[in-house]
Amino acid sequence: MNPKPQENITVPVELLTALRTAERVTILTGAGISAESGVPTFREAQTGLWARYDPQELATPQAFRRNPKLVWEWYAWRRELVAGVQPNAGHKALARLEQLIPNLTLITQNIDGLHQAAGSTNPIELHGNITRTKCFEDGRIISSWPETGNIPPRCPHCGSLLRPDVVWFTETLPPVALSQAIQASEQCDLFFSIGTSALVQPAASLAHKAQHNDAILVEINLEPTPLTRYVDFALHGPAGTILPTLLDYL
Ligand code: BJW
Repeated sequence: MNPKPQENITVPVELLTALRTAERVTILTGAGISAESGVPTFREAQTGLWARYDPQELATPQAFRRNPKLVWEWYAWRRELVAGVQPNAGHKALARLEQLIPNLTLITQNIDGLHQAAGSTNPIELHGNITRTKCFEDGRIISSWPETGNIPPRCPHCGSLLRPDVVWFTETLPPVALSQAIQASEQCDLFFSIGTSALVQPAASLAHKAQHNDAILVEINLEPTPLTRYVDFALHGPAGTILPTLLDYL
């Protein structure tokens, strides 16, 4: 019998079967999973950050070189925003899912730390974490610096500018995180893409790597993305509703 829809969400019975029988599950999340916590996404019309701010002026190393104060202050604003939000039902459902499925790998493009706050252990952070700061020159993580009033502050070791430990456009992703993410994608039999526009590489290619190795693909998003045509199951709606519903059925 097909499970009954709850809150207008129908979960296909075949998806539940795939979830119950999967040996390795890999989940990639994007900004959409944190949207219901009040963290803005990037590319949504009107509400996305890139509708209001130019990524070329804020999220590239060239932008930081041109105007480090502007970039530092923009990230300081976002760091404060993130510090004031809580994980939502979607983050919490994924943390619960980790308890049910031993071989589950959570990969996130988000820099907000909300998966950890919800109880997920050790998510792979592909694009860094906004709470960390590093030296612009050598990438060393810096946890404290003398308050001199400089914006950005300076590295206490070499005097270079400090920057947030996030991955900007044209920068390579943290190599260990990326190789773990590729491995988890290539080895899983069920892959979820949740709350991401599936546009930014190399994260967007992970779903294709999974499918290439015969994994079942599931997408959870408010709307279709370039990935949708490839997936086996597309669930359209808020992750904060769909994921707890999925968990309830399990
Ligand atoms: C909901 C919801 C709800 C809303 N429930 N859903 C190959 C081809 C072409 C280009 C490239 C390529 N390889 C590399 C590039 C260049 C570039 C790239 O991909 N550009 C594309 C835009 C074309 N990639 C890079 O530069 C990467 N570096 C790299 O590959 O180095 C090597 C290299 C360089 C250059 C050339 C070739 C090789 C680095 C990418 C770094 C991305 N950094 C950012 C900023 C991080 C710091 C910060 O936060 O400021 O990461 S950009 C931004 O995008 C952020 C995100 O992690 C990332 C992905 O966005 P995400 O999460 O998908 O968010 P949105 O807003 O796009 O989508 C939200 C979705 O949620 C929407 O679909 C909504 O519908 C949905 N949603 N509410 C469910 N409640």
